[in-house]
Amino acid sequence: MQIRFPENFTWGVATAAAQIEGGAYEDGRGPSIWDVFSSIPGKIKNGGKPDVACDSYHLAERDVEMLKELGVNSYRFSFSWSRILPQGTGKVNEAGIAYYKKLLGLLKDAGIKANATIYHWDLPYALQMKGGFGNRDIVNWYLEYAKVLFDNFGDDVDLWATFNEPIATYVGYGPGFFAPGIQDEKYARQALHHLLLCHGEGVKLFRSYSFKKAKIGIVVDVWKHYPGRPGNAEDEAMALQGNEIRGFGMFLHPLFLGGYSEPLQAYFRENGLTPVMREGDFETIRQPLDFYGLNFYNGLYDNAEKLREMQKKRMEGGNYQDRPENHPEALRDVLHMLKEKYGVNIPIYITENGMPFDDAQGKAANLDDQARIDYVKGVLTWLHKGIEDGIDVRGYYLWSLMDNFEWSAGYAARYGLYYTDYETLERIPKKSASWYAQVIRENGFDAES
Ligand code: IFM
Repeated sequence: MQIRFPENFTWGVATAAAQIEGGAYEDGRGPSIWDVFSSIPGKIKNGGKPDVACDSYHLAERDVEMLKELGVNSYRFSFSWSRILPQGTGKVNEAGIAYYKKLLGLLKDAGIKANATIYHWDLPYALQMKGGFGNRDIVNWYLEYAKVLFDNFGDDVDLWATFNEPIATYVGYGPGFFAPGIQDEKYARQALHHLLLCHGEGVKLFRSYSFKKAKIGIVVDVWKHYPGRPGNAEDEAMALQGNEIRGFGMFLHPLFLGGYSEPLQAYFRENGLTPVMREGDFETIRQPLDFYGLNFYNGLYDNAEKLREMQKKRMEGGNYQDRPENHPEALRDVLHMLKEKYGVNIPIYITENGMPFDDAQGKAANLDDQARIDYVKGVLTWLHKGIEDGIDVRGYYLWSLMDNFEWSAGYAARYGLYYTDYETLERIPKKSASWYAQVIRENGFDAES
């Protein structure tokens, strides 16, 4: 069966500053929370650090060459706050501005549209020292940073995202296995409220510019949980928790419906976690948006018994893979949920989707990544069904252009279409790179082949 996507469909790849740029201590850049976190022994697998990463700070030309080889019509990247404002606020680092001007110029010359995220997890460390997202002043700090970006790059960026996956801030402040590594549920909840305010105020600031073509939205990942045994009370409760208390509901409800959901409010009340809020906060958060960016990786089936078993094996040090099943079909359901439950009736972009390979499998297995092709095919097939159902999905970005610094997993997880040789910084196309280039050329693929 031939699957063909709508005319003018956006095909892209995605990256993020802290994961590819390197140049961490060059040309005046300040440290981010990830630079500091990764220097603490045991925080990152195999001690990986983002100091050099893929060295895109020096290799922007090669990156854009790869985009041309793939034939993408859009590139999703993020700005590094600490490269632009090394202390988070105050003096602007002109070398940082120059770097992004160069990148945007290269993209323009190549006819590739820019999709840029303002904040993709890498808070300047100086701001974390003042409480980071836990401090309501973050709203003004974020606005100062966003203003520098809008002043310098406004209409050169086609799609602006205020945030990528805000849940990462929860992970860094609550369970603490992301930077900055704090374990404080109350602080984490307060931080998320402030983050949402940054988003709302950021959109308001953007609107004040009346840009000609630039549009603004937000990227929220959705890992939808389903009860493994429908009707089983424990599984149902777990799925509800996964969606509303610790998942996408934390964001989609205030962004699109207004206020926090009933289950989340109840959880706040019962645990003394209700964030400090001010009148008008929810109106600020719920700004009309031009697009919604969906990062989709999988659907999750919660079976309390199996999860306990898995947990036990993990405690015993057993070698077992976390949630090994793939559920690409969940994408269609998620798209319907966005429309039907959250009333998302603006264009949607799949701003990330991809599959990791373990570095330990070795270079040859990483280059011959048929499993990634099969997985992406599955996702694109369900995406296409969603479009046929009438959901307005305008584009798809594969995560990622090349293997890069995968946060707590360091360099052990490889997501790229290009294999990054971290010794030589060479990027080598994997089997999936030529497959994806063909999908883009043909605006689709043969589902049977
Ligand atoms: O690498 C990350 C990215 O930064 C955010 N979304 C998920 C990706 C894969 O884990």
